[in-house]
Amino acid sequence: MSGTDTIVAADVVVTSPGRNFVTLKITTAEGLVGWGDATLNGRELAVASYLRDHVAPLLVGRDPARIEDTWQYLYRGAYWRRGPVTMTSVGAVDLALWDIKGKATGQPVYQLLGGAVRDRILAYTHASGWDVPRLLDAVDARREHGFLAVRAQSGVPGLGTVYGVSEAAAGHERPDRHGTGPDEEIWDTDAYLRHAPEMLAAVREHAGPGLKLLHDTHHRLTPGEAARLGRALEPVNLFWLEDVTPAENQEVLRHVRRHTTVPLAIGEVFNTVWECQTLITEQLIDFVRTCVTHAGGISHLRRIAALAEIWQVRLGPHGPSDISPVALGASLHVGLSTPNFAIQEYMGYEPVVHEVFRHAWSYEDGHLHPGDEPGLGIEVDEALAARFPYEPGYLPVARRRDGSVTDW
Ligand code: CS2
Ligand code: MG
Repeated sequence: MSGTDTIVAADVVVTSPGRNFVTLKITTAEGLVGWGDATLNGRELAVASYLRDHVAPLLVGRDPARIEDTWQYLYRGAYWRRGPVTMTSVGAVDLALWDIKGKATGQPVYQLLGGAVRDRILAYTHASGWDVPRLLDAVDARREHGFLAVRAQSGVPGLGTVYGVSEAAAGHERPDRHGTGPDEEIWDTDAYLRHAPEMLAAVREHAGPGLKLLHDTHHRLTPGEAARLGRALEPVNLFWLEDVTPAENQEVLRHVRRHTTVPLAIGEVFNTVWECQTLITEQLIDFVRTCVTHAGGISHLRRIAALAEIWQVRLGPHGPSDISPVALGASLHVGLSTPNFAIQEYMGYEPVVHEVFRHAWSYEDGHLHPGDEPGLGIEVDEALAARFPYEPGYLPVARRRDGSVTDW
């Protein structure tokens, strides 16, 4: 690309093959097409509008080769900075422009990022069960599928519905599609804290020392509770304990760190390097979870990785089934070319999602690879996508036993 091409269209595709996905399509005068994921689970149309109404008119006429300049223009030019809606929108543009640059040069994006620093990317998947025996069966099933790293979540005695527990088809999160508003779940921290250490110890004993074992507390504990849980889990030798506190107040993590050496992973809801800064530079976490979709795209995730590298913090990006295969592919291009990339979350998708989003990335023996197609290696079947119109959906809301709202 000599800098002579021009963006002629920026269109937003909203499709719901089992769950909602928002995708940005940028087209150039030379006929190149770039794809970017813009899915913000439960708030999808806000990003679709931000892109359609505010960003697309600014893109038409711009040089697609100027990825960094466009990033700065959208980020600084909006005046209103950061936040999930803005950064998901900026990220979608960034992904689509990297895709175009790859296609224009005939290179997979990871080559443009400096080339491979590893041959393949370690993946972790989810296993869950309403009780411990069923969880152990689920862990076995994931290991039979080749996974070397598994996130284990189980039901809690006395609670009806628990975050992360679904016995649906392997690795597929239940779609949260209904127009009637969020499901409400009852949460009881004491019951969870009584159960979690013995549940994870049972998985470790069953699976042996070799399994990389992860667990997600999903933003629910106070610093004191988190410190106690971390200590109790030390014999289990977790790969990481995720989102122990809501992390809006990051200073509270100092208390957790003083009391436990359990590796901590945080950041799936962060949108910029500035939200990661304290956690990284004070070494309050071991893994940063920011996602290529919600944290400003490839360009910005690489900046977060560069800051984290100095402090020996590694990347373990968010990769649930509510980000699209476009984002997963983009994350893998970063993963293959970034030294301090440790692991990629990979829940998998329903078969129809693989039909709508055809991708060069692949899974084999517990590892992922972005493939060697030019660009991100994704093609979206727009005709098929059009057969699945948007359906309103919400993430659940959690309440304590006294009826007050708490973190889900
Ligand atoms: C989770 C997500 O993958 C994870 O670690 O925390 O499943 C999260 O609950 C969803 O992305 C919310 O949309
Ligand atoms: Mg999580």
